Amino acid sequence: RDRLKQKSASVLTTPTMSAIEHRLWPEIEKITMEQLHYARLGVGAGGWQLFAEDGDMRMYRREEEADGLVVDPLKACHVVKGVTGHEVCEIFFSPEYRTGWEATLEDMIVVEKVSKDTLIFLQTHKRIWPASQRDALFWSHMRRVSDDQDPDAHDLWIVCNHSTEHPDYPPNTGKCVRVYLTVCLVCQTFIDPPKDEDEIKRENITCKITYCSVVNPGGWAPASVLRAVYKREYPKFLKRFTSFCIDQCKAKPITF
Ligand code: 18C
Repeated sequence: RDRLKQKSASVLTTPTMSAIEHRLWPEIEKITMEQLHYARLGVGAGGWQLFAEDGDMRMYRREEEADGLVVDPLKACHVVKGVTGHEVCEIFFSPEYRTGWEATLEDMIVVEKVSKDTLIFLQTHKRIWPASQRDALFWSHMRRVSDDQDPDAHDLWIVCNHSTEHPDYPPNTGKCVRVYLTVCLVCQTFIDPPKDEDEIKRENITCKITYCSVVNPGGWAPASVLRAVYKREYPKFLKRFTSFCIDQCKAKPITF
């Protein structure tokens, strides 16, 4: 583990230079760090109610409304064997994998490539009757963060997605109502040390995942339908996404 920790210890937080120079950078930095803090708070305090459980997966929500719209925050934890936090975050972040795991997606384009670790996406999602179809325009930023809270863990990886604006893609002009989201996926890798100098294999690796999400539906949506969609779609997403990660990684060399 020390060997591996050393490999990444030299990199503290590693946003790329071109991201730092971008107009959105102060917001990306602030929201990403806030979301990391929020994800690490756990679910002991704050009125979280467990609503779904399956193996190591636990999903919690808080019932909240804003201007009469359901905006229930969600927090989920999962433990996945055989993949690293870096690999899981890479799959969540990269456009090439999205259609492989994002079941609610109808269409996706990359509107702007800010840097190799920061992209702006426009997505349209499947319509749920009787509500209008939704789209989402958001920046997505991925980075490694050195873990000062848990000396036993490998570094943390985070992907943060947050709604933004773009002059070429104004909201609510076509058939879609725009949703507003703040989402983060935080991953920590734990290594069960192999005997002696044996090389680390996938069976020695465990990834702890925390996923947090707040989605404002942006316009009218019946609360009961929306809460039923949450209850069905979030567990489906996390199970599908994590098995997709295992499947993608199993035959590949490990990326710490
Ligand atoms: O985080 C996730 N995905 C990321 C990459 O895509 C990214 C995207 C977030 C999408 C936010 C949700 C957009 C609206 C979805 C509409 C629902 C379609 C369901 C179709 C079912 C056939 O961060 C993983 C996201 C997992 C999403 C789970 C569902 C969330 C539901 C949110 C509902 C919002 C309003 C819907 C209005 C209709 C209400 C009746």
